[in-house]
Amino acid sequence: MDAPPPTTRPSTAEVEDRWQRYWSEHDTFRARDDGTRPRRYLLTMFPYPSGDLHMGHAEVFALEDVVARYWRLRGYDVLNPIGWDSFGLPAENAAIRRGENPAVFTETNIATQAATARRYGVSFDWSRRLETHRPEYYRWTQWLFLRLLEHDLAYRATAPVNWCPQDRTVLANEQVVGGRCERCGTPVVQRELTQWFVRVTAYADRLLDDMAALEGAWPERVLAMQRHWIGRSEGARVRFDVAGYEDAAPAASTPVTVFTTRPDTLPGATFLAVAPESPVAAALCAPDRADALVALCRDARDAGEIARSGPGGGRGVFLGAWAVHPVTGARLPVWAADYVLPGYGTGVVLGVPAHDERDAAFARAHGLSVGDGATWPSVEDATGRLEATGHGERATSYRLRDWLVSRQRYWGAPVPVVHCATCGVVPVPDDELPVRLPDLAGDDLLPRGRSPLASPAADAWRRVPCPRCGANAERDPDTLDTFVDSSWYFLRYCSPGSSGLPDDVPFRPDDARRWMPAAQYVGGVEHAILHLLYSRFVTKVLHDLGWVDVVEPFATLLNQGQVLYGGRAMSKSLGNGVELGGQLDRWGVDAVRLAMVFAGPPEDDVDWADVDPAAMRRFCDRVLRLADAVAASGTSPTGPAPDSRGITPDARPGTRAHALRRATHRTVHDAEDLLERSRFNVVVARLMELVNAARRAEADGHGRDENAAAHTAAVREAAETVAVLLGMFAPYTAEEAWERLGHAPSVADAGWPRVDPTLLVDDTVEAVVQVDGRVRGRVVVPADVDDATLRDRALALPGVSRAARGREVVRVVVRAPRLVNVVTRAT
Ligand code: ANZ
Ligand code: ZN
Repeated sequence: MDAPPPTTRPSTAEVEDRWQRYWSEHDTFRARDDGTRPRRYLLTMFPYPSGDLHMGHAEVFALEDVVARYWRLRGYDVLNPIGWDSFGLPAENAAIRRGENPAVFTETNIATQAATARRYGVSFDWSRRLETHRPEYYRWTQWLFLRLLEHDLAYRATAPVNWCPQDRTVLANEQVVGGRCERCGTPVVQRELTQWFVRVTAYADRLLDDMAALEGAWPERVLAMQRHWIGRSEGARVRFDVAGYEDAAPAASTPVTVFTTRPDTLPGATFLAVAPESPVAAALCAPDRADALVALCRDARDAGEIARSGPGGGRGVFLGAWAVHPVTGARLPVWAADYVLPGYGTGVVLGVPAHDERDAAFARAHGLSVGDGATWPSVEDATGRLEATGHGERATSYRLRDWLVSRQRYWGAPVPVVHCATCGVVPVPDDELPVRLPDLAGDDLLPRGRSPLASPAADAWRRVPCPRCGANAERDPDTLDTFVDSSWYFLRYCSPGSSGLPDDVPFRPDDARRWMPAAQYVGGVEHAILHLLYSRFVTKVLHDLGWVDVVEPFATLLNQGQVLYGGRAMSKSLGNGVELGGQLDRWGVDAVRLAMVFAGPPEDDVDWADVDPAAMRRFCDRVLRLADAVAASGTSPTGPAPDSRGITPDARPGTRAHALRRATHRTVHDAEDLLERSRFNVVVARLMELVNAARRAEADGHGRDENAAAHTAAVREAAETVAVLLGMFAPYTAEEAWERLGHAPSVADAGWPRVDPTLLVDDTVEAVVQVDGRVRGRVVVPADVDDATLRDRALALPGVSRAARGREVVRVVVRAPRLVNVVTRAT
């Protein structure tokens, strides 16, 4: 082949612009949903619009797009939607600083992120885009809340909550890190507030048991975290009669019940310990100990759940009451102890110092008897005895708490209920949704210990007639946790509307039936617990209400690693952040995408200090030079898009062309398996090798004894295969190469290259087939053929059946790969 003619090469930016325009004009990546192909739903955790996309997004988008484009090539109708998780505190805090409404900041950032995502060349279906802060979306978040309320899965209760005095908002337990607010670092205090809760505990067993179907499809550590969070413990409840104070009358007439996972240790119990703030403590407390109990409650509450149950705990107050041991009849002192948590089990612990370390520490600290540690033979035996005597029974307890969904902040979906002096809590009728946020801005959003929607600035919004009796009433001033927004967004993507998504339903059950469950969910492990748990919960609820068929929303889960710089998470405060935009300007999109994917397996962290986008840029340039060389070689047929793959003139074994063809087909074959196992980085490495092999073959020309046409065809085949496979990683370069090779766009529609299995055979041998010791035929088989395959091939030979006709085959001796002997006898 001659050297390619000099081309006027378009700049990377020109190439990117051109293909972006092409994809959007041709709707290349729109899910068709027309039933002509099998469907696959690929979901990526939708971004929060805090600024422009960052390197973390660049990583997750690069990885998920490999999967999306791979499935497309394999012939699937792929749904790969995008949206924004656009309610939440950062926008609200920014709005306060800037004196504007959070929508301004939010929508500016969404526009910036959307432009970057398009530039990044991800094969998103933009037609189904959603943003959770828009009334047409949160209307359905409110609808979902009303369904929960209607089915007794949402309720109001007063509860001690973690309160950040700085952000003036309630924090979930996992937003409290080391006793401080995860966001601003302020020490968290406990407060009593009336809150909205969602009854996830009603689904605890199903949330646990349905995980069996996710085994092997979700990362084991995520399953373990879910399991731990739900924390199912099997054990028993045991009832204790209360004997009274010192020698006085019973302090309480009802028995006290403990939850224990070790009922077998009951004979060795020496005391009972009650959570200080539980009603049981108040009921049992002797009058002269009340002050001490109140002080203990205050301390316990300030310490917070995590500190008090840790080694720092152990404070306690003797309540003055005695309980009767149901087995030994001994009198056990009843203490209030801060290591007992009010929300777990029954809030009362069976104190067994001989078998439990915390009980032992408490007994030591307060001079209580350690006991003899007597036990029953087993837990089984113990529950049997308890049930027989009526002192207790088998019981299950969960660590999982109900989901606190109300927030005393502005930028969220308003809780769609009205409080009426006569009627109480009245749901807003469905046809009056959405309850739109009033237009507050700047200082009106300042948290003053209650929701900005409870402030005078929102009076006009809040005061409404009661939907039931028409009297003056007030809207609920709280907004819903953003985890409610994200607990169902993947269902809405399933339903396209005339423009965007439907406005008469949250989603259509028929659409969800076709797409759900999402075949793969890609996102960060930081969402391993709550987001996934709530999404699973909501899916189950909607299943029970007849809206979806599936009970689990995400069939498989892929957690990508983090993007680091110099071994540490990129952060503004560390000054080691790298701007995605700058990287894209400098290296081009494809080089950045390739660098992300090539850095290692997807679940490993990527250290941007160690990657080499320049090398990726050079690789892309080599691919284009190869395409140019092939185009100049004269093999490019005119007319309709050629597809030389599979019709390449035969290259004889032993020739360079044959070796290249084998490399090409082996690459495609292996890529399939590697992609299915998410080893994307290895596929990139294999493509680099193939490009090198093709360029070498192209530069060397055909051998003396070789057919020139077969040689150029083999190089073309390699170049085309590279273009198709590279499309998953570097779509711009791939489109460009595909077009230069003479094909009509888009390379995304090229289909998965066909593999010729004969080119995969590494080495062949001729095996001799005998019948009763006489040679009856030969078969050519791979050198590594297994016995069973060789046996089948041998028995299928006409010469063998002829020789064995009328006789009984008693044995087939196989010595792979060289010999088969069929032993027969007369019948
Ligand atoms: C007696 C006993 C003996 C216990 C023994 C353990 C070991 P998990 O596995 O986490 O479910 N417990 C019960 N309620 C509690 C509460 N409200 N706050 C703190 N601790 C509580 O733990 C269950 C065990 O934790 C229960 O079993 C109880 O102590 C304690 F050798 O009862 B055990
Ligand atoms: Zn009313």
